[in-house]
Amino acid sequence: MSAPTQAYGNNFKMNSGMYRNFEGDVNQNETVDASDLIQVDKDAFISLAGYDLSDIKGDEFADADDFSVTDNNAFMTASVIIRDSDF
Ligand SMILES: [Ca+2]
Ligand SMILES: [Ca+2]
Repeated sequence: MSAPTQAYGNNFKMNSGMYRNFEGDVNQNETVDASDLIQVDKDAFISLAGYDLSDIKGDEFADADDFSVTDNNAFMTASVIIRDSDF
């Protein structure tokens, strides 16, 4: 259980070592970018429930929380280094 990305002010100290699967890569193209944001935004807008890639936090809802994680990672144009086989 970890929530390494809290807010913008928190200078991303967690990127050494195992940082699981860049959270927010919803469309699995190994980059977190605007296209992922669009997807999460769309799912959050309709409060998509259940298991879904847009549910970054794993609480079974796509919501603003997930969007903020995605947004955070997209901001850094993060590239996936470590992949979880089973997201
Ligand atoms: Ca992506
Ligand atoms: Ca969620």
